[in-house]
Amino acid sequence: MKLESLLFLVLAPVLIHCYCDLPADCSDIYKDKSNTSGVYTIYPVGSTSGVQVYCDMTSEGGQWTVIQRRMDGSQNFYRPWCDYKMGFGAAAGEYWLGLENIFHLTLRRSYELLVDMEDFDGKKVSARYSSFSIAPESYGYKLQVSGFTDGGAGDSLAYHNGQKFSTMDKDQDASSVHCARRYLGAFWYNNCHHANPNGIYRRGADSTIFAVGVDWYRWRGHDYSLKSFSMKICPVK
Ligand SMILES: [Ca+2]
Repeated sequence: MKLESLLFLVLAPVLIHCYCDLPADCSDIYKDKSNTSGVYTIYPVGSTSGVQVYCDMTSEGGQWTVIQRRMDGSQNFYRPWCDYKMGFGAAAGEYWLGLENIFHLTLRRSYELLVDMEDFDGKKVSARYSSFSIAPESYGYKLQVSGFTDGGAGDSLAYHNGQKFSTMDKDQDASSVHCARRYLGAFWYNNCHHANPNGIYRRGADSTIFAVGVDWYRWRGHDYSLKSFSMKICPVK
């Protein structure tokens, strides 16, 4: 046997083992290393594609992988398809994890979704869903979300269940207009939205342009842009 073949036989189990040990999400980090909230590297797709995320280890049982976060308007969220596919922003601040990462995570495990939000009066509410997944890109990253529990925010995602993802340069919504362009965001738009988490960051009540803010219709309506907003997922226990 050639030396290279022998080396492969010896090293392959080690390499595969190492890959399996890499954390796919924040719940893996919680179990193995840390229960402190903060920025960590996870590997949703594989060993060569680590990505930084914020792990919320305290809210409602902890172990939440943040897939979307708004908090200060520091990032531009009016971006094209490729950015929403691959992800953008800073894990310590505002970011979008990326549809491809989210797809690979929800393909591998069953997840629930927690949506946290706060208004400019300091009031905090949430919405929780016992089942969350998205389809592959060939199906438009179609959203599946169900099993709503009210944490005061009301259910604004039911309207988006079953919709494909749309951006400023890709109209896959259920409307005759291009929802992403009209509402200056990117989302699983229907005809068009009850939630616009990736809209324009504004400061509270503002009706200058209808429903373009970081809105959650069932709580503060279409003309109120929230102070902070985050979507986070955790494997079903
Ligand atoms: Ca359309």
